[in-house]
Amino acid sequence: MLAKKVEDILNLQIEREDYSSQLYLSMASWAENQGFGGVANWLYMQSDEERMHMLKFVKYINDRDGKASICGLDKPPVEFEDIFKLFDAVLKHERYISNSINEIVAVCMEEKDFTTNSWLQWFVTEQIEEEASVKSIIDKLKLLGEKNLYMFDRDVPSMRGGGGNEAV
Ligand code: OFO
Repeated sequence: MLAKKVEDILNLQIEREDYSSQLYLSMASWAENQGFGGVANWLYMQSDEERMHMLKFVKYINDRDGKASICGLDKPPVEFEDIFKLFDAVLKHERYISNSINEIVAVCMEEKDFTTNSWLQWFVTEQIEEEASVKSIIDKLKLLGEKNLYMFDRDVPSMRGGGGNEAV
């Protein structure tokens, strides 16, 4: 049985993971329109992964006799200045998600919910991998520079870290 405070913050995370999925979907669509098929591919996969994260929270809350709630989301941005700014925005968003996972861990400690805390450790590790993977993409992008975006676009789909896409 989940404490109310834990249930509430887990539900908030459903919203955040869902928004992550929509944000990356919007970025994918923008990149596809700009002719960056490889970047779009990476972002479509990332969007699917975030949806799996969201579903993990839904299932966990319901499995623990809580009530998962799905809510409406803010519309994500639809325009992005360029590929450099887009990946900076992805990193910024992943850091925000890492902080929100840490906030949930803090609430679990406060409420002595060691079960949820232990379940959350998968997300703690996942966030380390996701931030590292986006950082290495940004490094590669800087290294190749504006003139080599063709090569970057060709290589980026293979630069996927983490393993968040397995079944819930
Ligand atoms: Fe990008 O990560 Fe979900 O949790």
